Amino acid sequence: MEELRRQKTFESEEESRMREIVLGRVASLVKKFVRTVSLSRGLSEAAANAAGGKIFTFGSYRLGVHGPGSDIDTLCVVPKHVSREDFFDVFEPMLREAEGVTEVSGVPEAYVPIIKTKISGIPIDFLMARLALSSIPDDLTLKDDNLLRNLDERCIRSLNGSRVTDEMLRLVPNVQVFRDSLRCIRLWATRKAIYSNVNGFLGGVAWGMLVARICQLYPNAIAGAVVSRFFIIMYQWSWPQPVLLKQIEEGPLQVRVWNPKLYPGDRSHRMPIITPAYPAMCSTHNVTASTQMIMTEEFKKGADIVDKVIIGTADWSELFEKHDFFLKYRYYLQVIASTGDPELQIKWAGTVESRIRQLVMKLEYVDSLTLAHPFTKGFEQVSYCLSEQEVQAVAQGDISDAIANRKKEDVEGKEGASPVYSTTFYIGLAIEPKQPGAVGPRRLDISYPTTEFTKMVKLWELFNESKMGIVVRHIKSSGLPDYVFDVGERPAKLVQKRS
Ligand code: 3AT
Ligand code: MN
Ligand code: MN
Repeated sequence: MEELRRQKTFESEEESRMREIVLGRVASLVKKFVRTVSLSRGLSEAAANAAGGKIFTFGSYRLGVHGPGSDIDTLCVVPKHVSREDFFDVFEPMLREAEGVTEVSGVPEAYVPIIKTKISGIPIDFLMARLALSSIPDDLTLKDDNLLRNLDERCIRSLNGSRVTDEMLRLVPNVQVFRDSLRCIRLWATRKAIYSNVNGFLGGVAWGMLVARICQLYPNAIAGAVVSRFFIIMYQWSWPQPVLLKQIEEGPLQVRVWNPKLYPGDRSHRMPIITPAYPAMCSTHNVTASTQMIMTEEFKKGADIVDKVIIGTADWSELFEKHDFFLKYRYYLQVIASTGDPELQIKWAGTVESRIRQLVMKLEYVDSLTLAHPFTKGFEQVSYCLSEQEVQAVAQGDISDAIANRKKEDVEGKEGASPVYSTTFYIGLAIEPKQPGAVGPRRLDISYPTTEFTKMVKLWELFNESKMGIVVRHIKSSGLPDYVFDVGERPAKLVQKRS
């Protein structure tokens, strides 16, 4: 716990109080929203007041493992006469008017529609679910599967996060031990760059369920012991045997429940970690052969460190040392997504990132490649170009020192000046050692997977050849840019020769 505090994983008491104040304000705002809509639908004053409205939190805040600056994931539950349109047409404007609100952006068309906000410095994600009830009492819980009957798909998806978090907390023998252990595992996974669902590692929910399972297996263990058992058990787990917190149950809806006997898609899950709330789903759909190998190796290393901690020859801080991704491989792929517009760049880079695991899976088929290791974060750059030639070069990943050092003010008012926004993702390549007796240099041909990948990302419905660039190229470790390293981290022999 001392080390977790030293690593600044806890927020200050002041921030913690602020969250509670903000949540109180948000709860009344949701009631006011329901009341306003109720009155506009012709309900009586009394009925409008009784219509209620309630917030439920989920995510890291609900689990009690959030850090300074974490958001509060908040689900607004409203009665049947309040619609999703009202959420964006009435609640969103109410938020904009509310005290302390500095940011509001609604994404009604998302798979899970969301309003992202910041209130008194606290980021809040709002989801919304409309239940088939005429009023939402203060003591409502979301446990009953029958609540899901006759709901819109988006409401069911929005309810899911909250129902899963609540079940996790209900199914662990000791909530405080679970929290402390999970806080440790989340920090470890972040430092090892294996905390990311999109990239084929595990996201927050999956890490939570793994730790919850270990807590169940050792109901009397303290957090340090849970962490130790976590690494040993996860290293030895006989995947694809699923990790379950309870038996998978059928329920009242016509929806699929995870079942590898029935569905070939489910059979392909390599490390299934199944959510405990109906309808049971696999939270680790994105894991590939490579990411599984990488995580397994990290479990082993974690087990070794914790063993040493327990006998007193290592410190807990060693568990949280930063990954060595950029020191580990001789060859890397750069996947560079670029546009000339900052708003478009966010969408384009997000689209490219969400497809990278497809590239990883294609690379896994290349003969002499043993592993394709995606890094969990893209590197963003803005390059101020002065000619079409420079724009082209940047999109290809060739950023000369002259361009790299140019500032916005250096190009302002100049003819042909245009910024290029680029996000570069990295994939480390582990290559099979050369067979003894093999003649000639071994050639690694990755043109097929990379061409297929660029073709595939260009199928995005908003893709526009003249506005967006996508390039995949391979580089040697010596060609890695300085920005991927911390100060002093780059090995001397690899210090880049710059012409
Ligand atoms: P932080 O402390 O906030 O970083 P967290 O575990 O709370 O950790 P998120 O706030 O990103 O992480 O996510 C909370 C939950 O919200 C997890 C998942 O059930 C849901 N969620 C996250 N991202 C999405 C998304 N893009 N679409 C739908 N649901 C999402
Ligand atoms: Mn969160
Ligand atoms: Mn969130």
